[in-house]
Amino acid sequence: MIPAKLDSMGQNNKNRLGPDHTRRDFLRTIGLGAGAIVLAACTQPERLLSAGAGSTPTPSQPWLPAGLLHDDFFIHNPKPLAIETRRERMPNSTLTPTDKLFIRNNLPMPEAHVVANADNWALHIEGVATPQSLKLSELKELEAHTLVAVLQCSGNGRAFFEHGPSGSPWALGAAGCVEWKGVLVSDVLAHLGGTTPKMNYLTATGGDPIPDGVDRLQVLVERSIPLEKGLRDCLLAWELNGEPIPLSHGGPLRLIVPGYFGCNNIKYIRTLACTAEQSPSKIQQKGYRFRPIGTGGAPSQPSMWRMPVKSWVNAADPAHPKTGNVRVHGFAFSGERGIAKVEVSADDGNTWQQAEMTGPDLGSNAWRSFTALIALTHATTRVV
Ligand SMILES: Nc1nc2c(c(=O)[nH]1)N[C@H]1C(S)=C(S)[C@@H](COP(=O)(O)O)O[C@H]1N2
Ligand SMILES: [Mo]
Repeated sequence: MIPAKLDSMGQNNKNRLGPDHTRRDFLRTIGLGAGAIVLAACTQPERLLSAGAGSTPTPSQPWLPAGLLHDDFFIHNPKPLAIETRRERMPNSTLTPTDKLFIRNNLPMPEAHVVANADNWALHIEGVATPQSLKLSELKELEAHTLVAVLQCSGNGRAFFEHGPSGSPWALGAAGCVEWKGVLVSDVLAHLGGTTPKMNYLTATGGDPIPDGVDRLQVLVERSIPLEKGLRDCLLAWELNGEPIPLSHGGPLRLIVPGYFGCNNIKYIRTLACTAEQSPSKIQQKGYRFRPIGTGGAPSQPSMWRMPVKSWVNAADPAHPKTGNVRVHGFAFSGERGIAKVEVSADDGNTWQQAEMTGPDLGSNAWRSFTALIALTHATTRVV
């Protein structure tokens, strides 16, 4: 039963790659996603119990950023930090509070003084008519914009696949929906005379310190996205949910690529370049590529840019009745395209019911919260 569901998620992922879905496919995809998630929600508590997390707050976990509660997270790795929000601790609000937002670092973080002196942070801008470095204080002189976007690791949900994919085994909590404030990349590039001709990509480099003795390109956090996307709606952000971005989430300055997977949202951004080619970094060339299970990553495969449709159920009460009517709450989103409606199935996709949208519509890259009263039958009880 479980493999069948996982298969359907995998197939959906493949089908969801292109921009050219018919409306029918789109809605069906949403429905299947929700159905699969109902099942996933039922299997997860077991996994959380086996995680065996204690309840001691911050002091005994110096690697946990100040203010975060150990119990809110599933700790995948203390250093580099990889923590996932526990599904039952995820509030039902459309906006995720910063202290409930997952964190994922590939490398150690820059030193904390960079956020204490945030306005002095320098961003090098290349591939424009007048390449130069701008301090954050100078960027703040341009017109500020805010936007709401889902931040989701491309591996979110990885724990439910049975082929043992590499990387942190995230369940459902490597995602949140937050508000960013900053300047438009298009304004910054125009401020520097515009892009030089024949550039195709926007390439962003993180300021993560590179450990000694490693091949830089193997670990460098540098990603490229289509330049057209960069010019359309990307942001260089210094505020998260109305506060300066904490170091753990990429302060002092971060690239925000609305609707694209987390890996493209480069934290502590040091260089922003318009480039002819994609970055030579391993995470661009081989990593984050959609590919069949068992195949190595290669530049010919589609890059993990825009996020496909996804939905899941949060805050399921572990003590909920195993049969009968159960109210479920969840989130649905689709990178750049918004959500038309959500359908939920409690019987392996045989029948579907329309969920009710609950929260506000905060734009085409935000979560839509939904609720549904579902009737759990004997068949479903098997996996509850
Ligand atoms: N500089 C830098 N940017 C980065 C990363 C990183 O390790 N270093 N991790 C990426 C990945 S894989 C994800 S999923 C998101 C996570 O963002 P968060 O830690 O704010 O949740 O940041 C992305 N940006
Ligand atoms: Mo990620």
